[in-house]
Parts: sequence; structure tokens; C-alpha cells
Amino acid sequence: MNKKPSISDKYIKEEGMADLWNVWYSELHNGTSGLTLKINRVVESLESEFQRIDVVENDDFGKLLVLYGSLMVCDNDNNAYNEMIAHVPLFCHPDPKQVLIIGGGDCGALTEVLKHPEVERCTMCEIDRLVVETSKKHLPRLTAGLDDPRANLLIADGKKFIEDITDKFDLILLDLSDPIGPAADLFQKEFHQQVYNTLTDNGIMVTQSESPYYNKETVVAMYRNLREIFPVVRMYTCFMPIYPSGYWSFAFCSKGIDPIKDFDSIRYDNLKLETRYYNSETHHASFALPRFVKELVPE
Ligand code: SPD
Repeated sequence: MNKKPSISDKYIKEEGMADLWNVWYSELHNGTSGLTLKINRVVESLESEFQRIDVVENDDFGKLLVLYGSLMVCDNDNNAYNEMIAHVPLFCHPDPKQVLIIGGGDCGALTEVLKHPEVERCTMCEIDRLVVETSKKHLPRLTAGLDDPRANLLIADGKKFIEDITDKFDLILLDLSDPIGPAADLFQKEFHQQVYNTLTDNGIMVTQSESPYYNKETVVAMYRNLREIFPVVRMYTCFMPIYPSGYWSFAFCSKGIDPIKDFDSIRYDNLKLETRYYNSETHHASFALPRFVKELVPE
């Protein structure tokens, strides 16, 4: 991103003064460490029915969406998270026609899903309309998928939606914020069981599963529960510099499909996806886990 010259740049260049612009965003991750970004401007701050919403701007990451004081997405091209939550399962399912996203209000995952021509419909069930509207306003590259006629946006509580729906889906993505507030129930075993019941016979669920570095207790409990529901449960990870520890995980859960053996390399080669992080190598490599992570989620 080209930074507009600011008053501080003028002082530095023309008057040799120290950089006077001194506004920072800091996010604590465990009480004693965290991430700090220098902020060019606070673009917008809002309060929705569910949470505080901020959009701030930083030279390295562009505009960033912050929910309840936690960074969610940025609009530079480092959106490994959106690519990995979407393309990993999509290239493993033999015929992913009906896709459901629970959460995902920034629409980044939706936009990635709709890069696949096999997808006939992608329903996104997001509880907070203001997150979608704020993302549309400030992060248009991420929300481009909303203009696709296959996108079906519902503003509703994902938990209630799954309880009531009778349709089945080939792929369900749980593109959630952290397990606090409105999203907490969506990390629980009861909800995962309902998601399992909403999948077709060879369906796949992928859920974001937090940082294996900082959120060990959450990770251990989640995978223990998931293994009691799904025949196949595999963790995969990606590099995500704006999330705690920069190292983020997903749970690939299926009724039988294997994320490595069932990867469709022909479909991958033919689609020629435009991505920045995902490719056939990162697909496979993302399932290779360091020893400390394997110990958290033994198979
Ligand atoms: N602490 C940040 C965790 C964010 C995980 N999910 C982000 C969802 C973005 N669509």
C-alpha cells in the first residue's frame, strides 16, 4: 500500500525530526505478549448489537477489520486463512455443489469458495449484519463474492440455523471468530454433532481451531470432541501474521474423505486458481505438524 505523505513524513524528511505520528493498535494474546501495529488512521468504529467493530489502517497490512478488539482480516494479499479454509476441502470433495459457511461476515471465505465452478450455491449464515456491511464498505476485495449469483447471504444465528435446517450440504465451513461471546457455542460438541447431521454422506466440515501455540486447552478439547463425532479428523495449519502467534489451525473433519489421498490434482491443475498462499504443495504441507502440535491432537 502506498502511504499518503503525512505530517510526520514532512517532519522526518524536511526537518529531520523523529517520527511524531505515534498511534498504535495493540492486541494482547495471553496477558504478557501480543501484536502491535502502527495505525495510520482509524477508518471507522461502530457498536453492533453483538460486538464492537473497528476498521483501522496500517502500512503493512492495509485496512484491518477488528471485532471485539481482535484482528480478523486485512485487505492486503496475506489472506492465507481465507484461502486455506476454502480450497483445502473444496479440492478434496469429488462434487462440492452445496456449500454452507457459518460466520464469515467479512466474506473472504465466500469469495474464495465461489472461485470453484462446481459450487452451485454458497449459503453464508452470519449473525451480525453490521460486520458484512462494514466489510462491504471498507474491504471490497474480500466481499467481491457477494455479487456472484450463487451467493446466498442469510443474517441469522448459525446455531439456530443448523438446528432448523433440513437441507444437506456437501461442505460446511465454520469461519468463526474466537470461542467467546456469540461464537462460543459454535466450538462445542453439540453444535459439531448437528453440523455432522447436516452434511451429505461424503460431506466435509472445516472449522477454524485457533492457535496451537496460545490456545492449547481449546485445541485439545475441540479435537477430542471432534474425534468422537467424525471418522476423519485432521489438523492443518497456515501462517497468518495478524493472528496470535502467526500460526493458525483448522480441523478437517469428514465422513470418510481423506485430505491427502482424495486431493484432486487434475481439478487443481485445470482451475488455475489465483491465490497468494494456497497451492498443491501448501495443501499437502499444511497437514505436516510439528511435534508439540501432534502431542496436542494425537490421532
Ligand atoms: N483471534 C483471531 C481469530 C480469528 C479467526 N477467525 C477469523 C474469521 C475471519 N473470517
